[in-house]
Amino acid sequence: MDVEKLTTTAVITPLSDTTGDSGRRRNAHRSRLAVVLLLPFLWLAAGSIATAQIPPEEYAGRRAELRSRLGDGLYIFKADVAPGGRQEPNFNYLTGIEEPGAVLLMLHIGDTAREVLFLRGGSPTDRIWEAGGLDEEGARSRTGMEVRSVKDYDTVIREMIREAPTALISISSPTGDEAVGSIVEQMERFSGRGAAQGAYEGIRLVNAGRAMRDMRAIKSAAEIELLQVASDITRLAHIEAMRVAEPGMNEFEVQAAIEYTFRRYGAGRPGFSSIVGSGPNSTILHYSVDDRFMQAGEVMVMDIGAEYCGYTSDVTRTIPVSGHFTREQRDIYEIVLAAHLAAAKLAEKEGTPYADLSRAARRVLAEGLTRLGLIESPEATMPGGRGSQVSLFYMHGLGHGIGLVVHDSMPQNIVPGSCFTIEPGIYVRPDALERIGEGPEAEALRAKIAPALRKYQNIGVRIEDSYAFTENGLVRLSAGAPRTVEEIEAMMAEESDLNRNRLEDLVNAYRRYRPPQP
Ligand SMILES: [Mn+2]
Repeated sequence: MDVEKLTTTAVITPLSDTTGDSGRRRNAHRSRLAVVLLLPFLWLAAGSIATAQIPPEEYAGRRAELRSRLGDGLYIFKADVAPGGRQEPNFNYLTGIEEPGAVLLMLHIGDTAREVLFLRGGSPTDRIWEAGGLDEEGARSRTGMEVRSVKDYDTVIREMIREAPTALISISSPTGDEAVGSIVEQMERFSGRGAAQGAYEGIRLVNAGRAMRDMRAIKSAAEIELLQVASDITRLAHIEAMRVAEPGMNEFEVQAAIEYTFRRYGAGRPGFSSIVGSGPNSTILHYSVDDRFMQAGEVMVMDIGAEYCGYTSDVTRTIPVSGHFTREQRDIYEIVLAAHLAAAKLAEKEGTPYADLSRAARRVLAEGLTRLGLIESPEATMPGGRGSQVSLFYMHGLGHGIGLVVHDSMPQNIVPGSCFTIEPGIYVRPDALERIGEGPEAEALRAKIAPALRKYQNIGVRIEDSYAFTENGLVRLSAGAPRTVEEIEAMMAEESDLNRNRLEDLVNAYRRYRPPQP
């Protein structure tokens, strides 16, 4: 979701450093507990779950921070709940309200600020058909704001516009153009009702997206707590998947075990489409069809993340379907793991640019690919100088921020409050040779790497963990999800209850019903 898509005039205050907000870093100590790998439920004893929530004062602090960044004006934020239930992240960030149909109005003039949250509510008849959602009293105690029914919205916005004749309207909505249109229309409608002509000439539309993105880049202790719980649940889902997966199973069976675990522990939903790709699908970066019967001798990439109270973790593991890595799979796996560890090592030091992590990981991948004969040398470029040969097998960036969306903003350098992923990968696609180009130089390269390509084809490996940097240092939020070859093979030797209750006949009926696989 791109919150920067608004076409309005961007009048944005200079970025200020928000890293000074102290006393909100979570205790790094606690998540080291999670390293106790073979006791995955030990974390329940850590007691972090019950307290994981964002207090009303923190939401109020965020709104105050936004006012100080944007200055005087009338701010409008609209809820926009996507199908499946995710709230528009900026609205969620400022209110913590996950309901559809809500609106936040903030009027800020000098020292005074008025904030009103409008809720849709619903009539007694509506409530026969659908749950009524949060009532006004509940919303008041949750947010500390004045709460009104959306029926009062027109009245209140008119009052606010009168108080701020030169209105600065900050909007943020995934459907930006539409939101701008409707607000302008609203202004015109109000002016037409007796207000002096031109009363709204001073209106500037300001995209709050940039300020919101900068604020959201630094996570508070409470946010890191939520990302920790999301990561704990995601870790348990990986463990369940490793226990469940076996040759002859469909990818969606593993997906079901993963998403069952998410929901079982209170995750609202997967934070993004679960990627469960076996064999050739392991080399498709955003594969999310999750419908192929897997075979012994293949690897399977599982890139998944539970969303907990709006916060999404993101963790990828790659496993051998048979339970044991082949020599070739292991060759690739160890390179990707070494690249991950090299990047994570750099992330331990506060102030390190994330770009340094990327370079370090890429260097390890390049050296490994060279050893395997998949590229000519770590520095080798494509025929005609079109980019590096590494990109034939590593086609994406090292990682991204995490938070209210799976690709959230993050600071350029590692600082307290940075929450991000590290996710190097190698994907040996059989069509790699087709991407080399034409001509004698290309032919020579093709001939050179063809044997290694045959040896490693259809092996895709990605290893991703979610991290937070706190005042106590780097925390691997997803620690405890089996990650080394030995840890994964040990976990896969375990059985899941879901294996015991599997109705083979029904699975085979689907196999017959389903059209042939590509
Ligand atoms: Mn990711």
